[in-house]
Amino acid sequence: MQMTFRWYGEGNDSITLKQIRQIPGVKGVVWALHDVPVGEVWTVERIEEVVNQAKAYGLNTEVVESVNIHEDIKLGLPSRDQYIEAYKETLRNLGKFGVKVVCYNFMPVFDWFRTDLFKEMEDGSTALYFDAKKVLSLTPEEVVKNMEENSKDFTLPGWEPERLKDLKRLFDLYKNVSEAELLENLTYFLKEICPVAEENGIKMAIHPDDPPFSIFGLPRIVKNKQDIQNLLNAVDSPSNGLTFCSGSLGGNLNNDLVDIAKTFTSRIPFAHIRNVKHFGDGSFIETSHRVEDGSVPITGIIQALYENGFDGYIRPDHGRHIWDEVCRPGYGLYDRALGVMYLLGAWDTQVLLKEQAGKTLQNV
Ligand code: DNO
Repeated sequence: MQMTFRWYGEGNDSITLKQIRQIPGVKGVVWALHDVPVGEVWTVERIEEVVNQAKAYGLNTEVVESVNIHEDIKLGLPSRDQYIEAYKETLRNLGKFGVKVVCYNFMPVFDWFRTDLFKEMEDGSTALYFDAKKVLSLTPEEVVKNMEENSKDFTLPGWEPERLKDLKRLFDLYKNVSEAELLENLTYFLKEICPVAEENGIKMAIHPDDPPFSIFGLPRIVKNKQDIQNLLNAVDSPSNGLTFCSGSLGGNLNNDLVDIAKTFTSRIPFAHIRNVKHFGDGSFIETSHRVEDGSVPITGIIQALYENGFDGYIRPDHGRHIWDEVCRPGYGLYDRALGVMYLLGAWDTQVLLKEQAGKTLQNV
């Protein structure tokens, strides 16, 4: 297991590499070229720049989140082939710098979304919140406006302006795309991409849908265990993997997260671990990483990953905004650093238990 921390890049993050380096146990940054428009090739020069910045602080750059997928690929339009070729070129370039995992998602139109980005909690901290009732009264345009206006001038991952300007056209195009067709389009993409990823020592790791159910009638295909099984079966390649995101999958209480972690460990090169607290009506808030604070069995997930030989990368996921920190929604320093310590504590306990079990056996 290797602990990592998401970093948005020089000049694009409230957090510095120096700060990240001081969090115990963090070996690398999870990064992306956030300013390269979706569908364009990431050049060697631009990649090298980030790799060198991180290297100067002793941090590796082995995980990229995300190389986003052009909507034409998700829609299966004839123009997809040119974007797939560009994607392959990006993978080759990333491979040259030792990148091992590329996280991506296949969510139509919207990436993750919440109804509130800074919802106040009882202790005065704020957090990302999904209000199940409020969402029913919002139009897609209102969702975008709400996300953009409340992000405190930080760019939001996965909310590329090009895509959002085109909302109406995209919604019209998706009217004819069923979940089965979306999976076919994903399969087409993976069949093209995985051989190139394999040649370049890269594992592709799809991120689950967040929230893990259909919104605004859009198809969603990475919502639960069965969906994950279907997509892993669709293309049998070691480079076809999953980003296990406990917070995204945890948006649906019917998902048995320990079981999902256990079942797919060998296909999970990257894990995002965070907690969410459910309120019983489909609404949830993102709490601290601690088990007691939410509805996600964080320590059980860590145990499942450990016992099944997880050797991928892990990162704390969204945190609350605490101690008056001014930061990108969900991506402050303090609560995520606390998350790192909690996850490492849980992991180290597993190591200890295994050592003790070994000693007991020797004494028998
Ligand atoms: C939000 C993130 C997502 C994630 C993408 C992965 O905070 O979890 O934007 O990076 O869905 O492709």
